[in-house]
Amino acid sequence: MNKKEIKACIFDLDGVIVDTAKYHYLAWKRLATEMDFDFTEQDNERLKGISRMASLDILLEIGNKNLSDNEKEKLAAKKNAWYVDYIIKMDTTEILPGVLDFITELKEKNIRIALGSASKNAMTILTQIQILDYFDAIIDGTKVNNAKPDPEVFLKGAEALGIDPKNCVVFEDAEAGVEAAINGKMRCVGIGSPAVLGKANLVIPDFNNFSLQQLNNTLVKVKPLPF
Ligand code: B16
Ligand code: MG
Repeated sequence: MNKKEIKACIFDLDGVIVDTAKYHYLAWKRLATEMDFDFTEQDNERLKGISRMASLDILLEIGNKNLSDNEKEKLAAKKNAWYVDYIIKMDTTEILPGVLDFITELKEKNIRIALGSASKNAMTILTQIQILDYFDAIIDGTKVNNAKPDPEVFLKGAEALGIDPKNCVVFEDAEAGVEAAINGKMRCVGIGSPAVLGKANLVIPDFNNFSLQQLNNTLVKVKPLPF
């Protein structure tokens, strides 16, 4: 048996399956406006892939605000309520191009599929976009203690699937997520720009025309395992 055989794929959610960053941005911006400071789309880039409370800390740093833990909890809850107002209106049209075809191919070829996301709202999103049933395991922000780049979210995904990390491939759009995959001794496909995701084994702009064969050709037959 090929030791490098791909037996499982673990997907990040925001930036890989859907673009929920735009809704996070609108909700964080509303919070910043309420506190009388500006929050730009460029600032929002810093929040991709990191937890809700870590995102709030960055927002407050931008606004130069120093608040108690209790006040921060209230602000995070307020932002989340606004964010949830957006995501409960999502539907299948928001699945990013090529994702469904690729996941369908994985299912047909008996590759196991897990979610590995920092979001505590992952179940709501997967339900809205109607792809919950494709996943054999879901590890989200409600199930982990350590944020990416800690590998916990992906290692728990591999464990839930019963697949060795060396036979798993992670799909990630954030630098911290790519590092988490590497820290978990998994191979990683970056979705986005090579300038940001250069540590990944392969970087693709999106899933358009991407196939299991292409993944195998790149990660199994051509590139040596980095460990
Ligand atoms: P929530 P991912 C991440 O999702 C987002 O990229 C990040 O911006 C957000 O702060 C985090 O989820 C937590 O989200 O507030 O819904 O718990 O990329 O890990 O799928
Ligand atoms: Mg992401």
